[in-house]
Amino acid sequence: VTADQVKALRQDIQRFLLQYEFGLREIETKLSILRDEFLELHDYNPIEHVSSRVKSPESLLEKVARKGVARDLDSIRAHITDIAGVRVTCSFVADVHRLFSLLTQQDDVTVREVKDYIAHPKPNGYQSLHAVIEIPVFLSTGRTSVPVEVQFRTIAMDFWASLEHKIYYKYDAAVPDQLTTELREAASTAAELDARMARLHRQIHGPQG
Ligand code: 0O2
Repeated sequence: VTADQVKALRQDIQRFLLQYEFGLREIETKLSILRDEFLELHDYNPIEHVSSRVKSPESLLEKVARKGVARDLDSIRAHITDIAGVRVTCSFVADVHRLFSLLTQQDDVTVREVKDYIAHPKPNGYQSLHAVIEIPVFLSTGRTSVPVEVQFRTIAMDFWASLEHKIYYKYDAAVPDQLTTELREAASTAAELDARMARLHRQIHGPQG
C-alpha cells in the first residue's frame, strides 16, 4: 500500500464518518425542539440529558472484526448500525416512552429496529429502550440516509448502566458471580426507584405528568 493510498483511504473514512456526525446533529435538533416546545406548553422538561458520539475509527474496526463484517464502507454501512449514537436520559419511564414516540413518529424518520430492554431487561439487569432510526441528511452531492442508534433511559437506568459498564471493562467481561448478582439486584432497586418517583410525580402533577 502506497502513502497516497493510505491518504485516500483516510479521507474516505473521514467523509464516511462525517455523514454520521450530520445524522447526529439532525437528531439533536429534533430532540432540542421537542424539549423546548414541551417546556413552553407544559412548563416541564422531559429530558434530563442528551449525549451523542460517533464511534471512533478504532472502535468501529474492532466491531467490524468482532461481527465478521467485510472491511469495505458499503458493508460497514449496511451492518454496523450504531456508528452514530445518541443517548437520551429522562427523569421518568413515561417520558422515555413519550420521547421515543414523538421522535420515531416524525415523518422523515424511518425506524429500522427497536429493542425494548425496559419491557424485557437483559439477563444482567440492563434496561433501556433502543431504536435504530434512519434520518435524511442533505449534502452537496444529494440526499443520503444515515442510521442513528438512539438509547432512551431514565436517570436511574443510566446510573446503573454506567457502573455496570465500568465493572464489565475492569473485569474484562469476566465479572465474578457475586458482583453479577449484586448488579442484577441493583437493577431491580433502580426500577423500584423509578416506579416510586413516578408515583410521587403523579401525586404532584396528576396522571398526565
Ligand atoms: P458503547 O461504548 O456504548 O458504544 P452490539 O452493539 O452488537 O454489541 P447489539 O445487540 O447489536 O449489541 O446492540 P444493543 O443490545 O442494542 O446494545 C448496544 C449498546 O447498548 C451498547 O453499545 C451499549 O451502549 C448499550 N448496552 C447494551 N447492553 C448493555 C449492557 O449490558 N450494559 C451496558 N452498560 N450497556 C449496554 P456498545 O457498542 O456495547 O458500547
